[in-house]
Amino acid sequence: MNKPTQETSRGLQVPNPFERLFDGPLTEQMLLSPAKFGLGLVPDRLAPDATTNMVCGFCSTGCSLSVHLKDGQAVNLSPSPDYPVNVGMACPKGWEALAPLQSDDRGTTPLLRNKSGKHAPVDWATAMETFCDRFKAIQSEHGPESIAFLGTGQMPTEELAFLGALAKFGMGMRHGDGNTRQCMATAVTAYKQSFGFDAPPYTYDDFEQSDVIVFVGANPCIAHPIMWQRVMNNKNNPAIVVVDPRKTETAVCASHHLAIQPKSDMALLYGLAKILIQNDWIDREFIDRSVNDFDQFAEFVSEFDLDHVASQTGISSQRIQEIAELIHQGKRVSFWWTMGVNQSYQGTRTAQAIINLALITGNIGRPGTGANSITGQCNAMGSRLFSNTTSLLGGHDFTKAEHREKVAGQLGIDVETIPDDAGFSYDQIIDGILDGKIKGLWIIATNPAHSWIHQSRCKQILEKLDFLVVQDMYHSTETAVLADLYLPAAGWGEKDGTFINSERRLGVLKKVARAPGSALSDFAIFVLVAHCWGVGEQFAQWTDPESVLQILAGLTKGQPCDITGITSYQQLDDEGGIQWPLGEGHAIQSNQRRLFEDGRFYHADGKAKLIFDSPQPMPEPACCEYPLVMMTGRGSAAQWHTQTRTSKSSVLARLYPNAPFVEINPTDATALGLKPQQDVVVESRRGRATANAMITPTVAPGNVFMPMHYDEVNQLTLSHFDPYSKQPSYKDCAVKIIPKV
Ligand SMILES: Nc1nc2c(c(=O)[nH]1)N[C@H]1C(S)=C(S)[C@@H](COP(=O)(O)OP(=O)(O)OC[C@H]3O[C@@H](n4cnc5c(=O)[nH]c(N)nc54)[C@H](O)[C@@H]3O)O[C@H]1N2
Ligand SMILES: Nc1nc2c(c(=O)[nH]1)N[C@H]1C(S)=C(S)[C@@H](COP(=O)(O)OP(=O)(O)OC[C@H]3O[C@@H](n4cnc5c(=O)[nH]c(N)nc54)[C@H](O)[C@@H]3O)O[C@H]1N2
Ligand code: SF4
Ligand SMILES: [Mo]
Repeated sequence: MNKPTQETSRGLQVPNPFERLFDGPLTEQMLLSPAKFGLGLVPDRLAPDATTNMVCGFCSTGCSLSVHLKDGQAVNLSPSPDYPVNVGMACPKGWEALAPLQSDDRGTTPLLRNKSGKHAPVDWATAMETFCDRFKAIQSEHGPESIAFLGTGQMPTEELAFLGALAKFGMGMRHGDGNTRQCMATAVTAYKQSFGFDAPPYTYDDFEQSDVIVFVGANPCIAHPIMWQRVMNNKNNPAIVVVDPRKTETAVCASHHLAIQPKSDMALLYGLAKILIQNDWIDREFIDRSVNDFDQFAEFVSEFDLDHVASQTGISSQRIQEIAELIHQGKRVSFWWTMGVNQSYQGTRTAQAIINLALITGNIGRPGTGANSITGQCNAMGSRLFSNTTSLLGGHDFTKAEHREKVAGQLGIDVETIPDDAGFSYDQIIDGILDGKIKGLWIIATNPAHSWIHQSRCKQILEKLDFLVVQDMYHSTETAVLADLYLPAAGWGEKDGTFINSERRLGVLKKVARAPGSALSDFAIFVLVAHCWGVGEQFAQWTDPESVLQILAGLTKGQPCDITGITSYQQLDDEGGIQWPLGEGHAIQSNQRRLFEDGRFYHADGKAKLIFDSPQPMPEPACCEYPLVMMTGRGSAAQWHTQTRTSKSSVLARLYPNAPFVEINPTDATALGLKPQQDVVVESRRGRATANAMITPTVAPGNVFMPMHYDEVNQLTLSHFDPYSKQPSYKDCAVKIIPKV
C-alpha cells in the first residue's frame, strides 16, 4: 500500500507525491530517480500504438495535434483533421512540437549551487529539503510576505491553479504573478472595467462570418497563423483593415493598411467614434438597452479635431472617414487586438477605445462581430481565470469577503489563509527585490532574465535575491543559470492537463512521451512541495490533474466562466474541446459559442460601460540624440519567445535569421550610410546591442523594429507600464543606430 508520507534517511517527512500516479510502495530510491520507477511512462489509458489528439503547447490558437505512438512513445504528429479550431492545419511550431523534448540541455536532475558557485546535481529529497529550509528561513526572518512566485500562461490550468493555491493558501505567500502580466493584463483590465468580467466574447467562427475585420496591433500571419487561415476561409470577401505602424505580413494581405504613428491608436479610434456618432452611424437601440455613459462619450469624442487626429496618427482625415464608412456599411464588423494595444503605457484605455466602437455600433453578440482580444500563450486564458494571482481562483476577487468565503468553503480551507488583496504585480515584485521586501523567489515556466522589460536591470535584480528557485524544462535558460536551486520539469507532451484557448475553449493535453531522467511534471513537483512544506493535508484532494479540474469547476459555479458542466477529460476529447461557460446539466448547443447574444453584460445593471480618457504622449519620444522609435514583437512563425523550445528544432532553425536583426527604413539607412546586413549597434539610454541591419520599407522612416526572440532586445527597452493593468510597454522607446566599422 502507498503511504502518504515516509521518513528519509535525513529524517525529512517525504511524501509519496505519486499516490495516484504510481501504485507501489514508495522508497527513498524512487525519490532519487522517479523516472526509473515508471513515473515517466505513458499512462495506461493510451494504447501503446494509439493515435491521440491533444492541444498544441505554443500559441493560444489551441490547435489540436494528432500524436502517433509506437510502443507507448510519441514518434510523430499531424494536425487533427476534425477539430473545430484548426480543421487539419498547423503552423511550423505545431508540426515540430515534439522536437523541443529531445535536447541535451533538458534538466534531468535538480541542481543546487554549491559553495564554489557551480550547479551540482542533487536528488529530489535534498532539493525539497533545501527548498523548504531556505524559504522558511527567509520567511521567519523577514515575514511570510518576503517570498514570492512568478508563474506562467504556458502550464496546464490544473498546474497553474495548484501553484497559485499552494503558494498563497499553503505557503503563506501574498505576492505572486506571472508572464500573463507581460501579455494579457491590459485586456483583462479593459474587459473587467467595460463588461464587468474578463470575458473575450468571440468564437473563431466569427473570423469566417464577418464582412469587415479590423485588426489593431496584431500580426496574426506570424503570431496566430491558424487564426489567419480562418480569416482566409471567410466566404464574404471581407474588407480587412490592419492598424499597425509596420507593413506586416498581415498588413500586406489586408484591403486597408493604416500605418499609424506608434501609440497614436487612441486618437484614431476616438476620431472614428466621432465620425460614427456625428453621422448617426450607430445602433441607438442597442446603446439604450445595453450601454452606459453614451452621452459623456459622445461629448468627449466631439472635441477631437479630425485634422489634429490626422497629424497625430499620420493618417489623412479622408482615410479616417473612409474607414468609418466601412464600419458603418458592414453588417458584421469584428474588431481584434493583440500586443500592439496591450503592451502600451495607455493600453487599457486603447483597448477600451476599441471596445467602445463595437458597443456604439452594436457589433457584439452576433456572428462575425465583437471587441475581441486575441490571447497569446497556449493557456493565457487559463492563467487569467485560475492562476490565483490577479484574480482569486475561478475569476473571483480577493478583495471581496464573500468570494473569499466561497472559495475557502469549496476548498475546505480556513478563510484566513486567503489574502484580502491580489498582492504585488510583476513590476512590484521586481521592485520589491530591489528594496529588500522580497528575498526569495520561485520562478516557474517563464524566463524573465530575457523577457522582462529593461532586462539588464532585471538580471542584476534577480542576483540580489537570497534564494532563487527556477523550475524549467531546460537548465540552460537565461534565468535558470541564475538559480540557487534548479528543478527539472516535464514539458508539453510529457504530462496531462487542459489549456483554455483564445475563444474560451478547454482542450486536453496528454502524456505521450517520457520526461528525461528524474524530471517531474510541474504537478508532481507541487504535490511534493505541498507535502514537504507540511501542508499535504490541505491539498489531499489535489491528487491528479483530472481531479483538480473538477475542484476548479466546482469553484466556477455561478460565475460567468461557469464550467460545472465539464466533468471529464474524455468529454472534452469527445466534444472537440468545450468553450466556457457550460453550466451543470447544460447541453452543448453548438461548438461555436459567443457571449452577449442577449445584450446583457456582467455589471450589476447588465450594461456595458463606455470608458475613455485623453491620449498621453509617449514618455520617451525620439529626439536629437536618440532619433528612432524602436518597436519590438514577434519575428517569425517559427520562433517562440525566448527560443528555449523552438531553437531545439533543426527544421524551425532554417526558417528565421539566427542572429539578431533590426528592421530599418531605406531612408534612414541611407542617411546612416548603411549597407544591407551590415552590423550595427542599437543603443538606447539603457544599453547597447549588436544587430544586423535589415533594410526594408515595411517600417516607416523614424521607426525601427527588433524581434523579441533575441536576448539583446530587452537590454534596450524602457521600463514603463500601463497604470491600470501594470502591463509593460514593450513597443516604444527611443534608440539610435551606430554603424559598425
Ligand atoms: N511565432 C510566434 N507566435 C506567437 C508568439 C511567438 O513568440 N512566436 N507569442 C504568442 C504570444 S504570447 C503573444 S502575446 C502573441 C502576440 O501576437 P501579436 O501581438 O500579433 O505580435 P507582436 O509582434 O508582439 O505585436 C503585433 C504588432 O503590434 C505592432 N505595434 C507596435 N506598436 C504599435 C502601436 O503603437 N499601435 C499599433 N496599432 N500596433 C503596434 C507591431 O508592429 C506588431 O506588428 O503571439 C503569440 N504567438
Ligand atoms: N521586448 C519584448 N519583450 C517581450 C514581448 C515583446 O513583445 N517585446 N512580449 C512579452 C510577452 S507577450 C510574453 S507572453 C513574454 C514571454 O516571456 P517568457 O514567458 O519569459 O518566454 P518563454 O520563452 O515562453 O519562457 C517560458 C519558459 O518556460 C519553460 N517551459 C516551457 N514549458 C514548460 C513546462 O511545462 N514547465 C516548466 N516548468 N517550464 C516550461 C521554457 O523552457 C521557457 O524557459 O515575453 C514578453 N516579453
Ligand atoms: S497556430 Fe499556435 S496552436 Fe496552432 S499549431 Fe501553430 S503554435 Fe500551435
Ligand atoms: Mo504573450
